[in-house]
Amino acid sequence: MFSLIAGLIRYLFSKTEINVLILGLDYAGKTTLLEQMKGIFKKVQGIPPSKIPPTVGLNVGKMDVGGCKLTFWDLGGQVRVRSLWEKYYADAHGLIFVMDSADVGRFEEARMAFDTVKEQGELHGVPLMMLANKQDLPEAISTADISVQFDMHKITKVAFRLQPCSGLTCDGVAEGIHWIVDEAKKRARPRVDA
Ligand SMILES: Nc1nc2c(ncn2[C@@H]2O[C@H](COP(=O)(O)OP(=O)(O)OP(=O)(O)O)[C@@H](O)[C@H]2O)c(=O)[nH]1
Ligand SMILES: [Mg+2]
Repeated sequence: MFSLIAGLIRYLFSKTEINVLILGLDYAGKTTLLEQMKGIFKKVQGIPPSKIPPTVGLNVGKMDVGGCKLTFWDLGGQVRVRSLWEKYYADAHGLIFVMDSADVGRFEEARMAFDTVKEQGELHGVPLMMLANKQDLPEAISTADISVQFDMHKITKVAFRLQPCSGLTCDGVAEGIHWIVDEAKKRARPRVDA
């Protein structure tokens, strides 16, 4: 009886664990966003944007958001390291695709990478958010135009959000992360340690 009650108490106080995958082309701003999230949600200073090197493997960020324990996996976006992405699909509860809204010259490449990722069977049903990053730049394309260029009206089978943001000013970042956590926690289960 005691162990049943203890188990129930552990269950009630356990936090849901959520894994969120952060993908996108190189130079989109993924690591910058992850470092800024540490400031927003953990109140610790992340690496300053000017000191962040290109990612060749994986950066992991852990933080509590919305009553959940989050693990972010930020993967490198260069072509030669994109083959690593698929190793993380099966364990992801949420997917963030970051794009550089100001780099129109790479929109087609970003669109192809985005299409490839969202068609992965292992990500079926996983909530998806595109962060239209670098909105602080004057040449940034609006989310209304990005939505048309990426055919976003066709995304109907998963919870989807297109979120404008800036990894430099942090505008839009917390709003987007709260959305993906709320959606992802519908798929994840609270972890109860034995
Ligand atoms: N103006 C502006 N610059 C940004 C923003 N976010 C990131 N950057 C800059 O964009 C460049 C690339 O940022 P990273 O965070 O390294 O990009 P990444 O997507 O992690 O790149 P990989 O690790 O190579 O895949 C850096 O010079 C950042 O300072 C933003 O919102 N606005
Ligand atoms: Mg990076």
